[in-house]
Amino acid sequence: MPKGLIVIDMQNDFCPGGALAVEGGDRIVAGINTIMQDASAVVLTQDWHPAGHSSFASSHEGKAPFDMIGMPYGPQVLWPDHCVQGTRGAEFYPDLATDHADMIVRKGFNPAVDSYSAFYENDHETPTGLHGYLRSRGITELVMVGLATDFCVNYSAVDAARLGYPVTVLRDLCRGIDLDGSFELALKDMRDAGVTLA
Ligand code: VGL
Ligand code: ZN
Repeated sequence: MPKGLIVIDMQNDFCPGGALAVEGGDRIVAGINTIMQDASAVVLTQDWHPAGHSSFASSHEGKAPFDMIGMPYGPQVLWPDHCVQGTRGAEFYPDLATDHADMIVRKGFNPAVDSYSAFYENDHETPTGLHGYLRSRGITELVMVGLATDFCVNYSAVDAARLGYPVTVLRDLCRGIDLDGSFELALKDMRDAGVTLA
């Protein structure tokens, strides 16, 4: 079964020192680089927001990072400004072996809609194009790693399972944010969707 490795959001802003740093985010890079060699296709995702994105707390008067708001597509966590297009924070973590990537999928560029998943924006209906790409490449099985376990990895893995891919999340090669128990909830969501947590 041709296997695709999806590396989620290994960017400076999600690593220590970044605007939305995930604890230990930098410590999974070496392991990710190693497993890139075993995949039939390697896809990197890149969170890629315009300045003033609607998921930023700074875009909503009186709101602070990690507050929740209602968006037309559902509840949305408000984040510190992060992964702004063209900034150093949006670049891949320098040690990531980006030369091994076949494809880079950018997401979150629509100013009005956030996009955690590698497959769909948070409205759950606007596709990123990744499914079509994987199908054209003949990829029938997925492995996922990266940041953050409870947001972008979770949404990507659940969408992949719903699209019919057998999908394995390598827990040791992911790190989470854990907002109000979001980490445990994400593990449950993934298991319920049929994702293998290895
Ligand atoms: C992510 C929050 C906002 C992630 C991206 O990569 O998990 N989390 N944008
Ligand atoms: Zn983001």
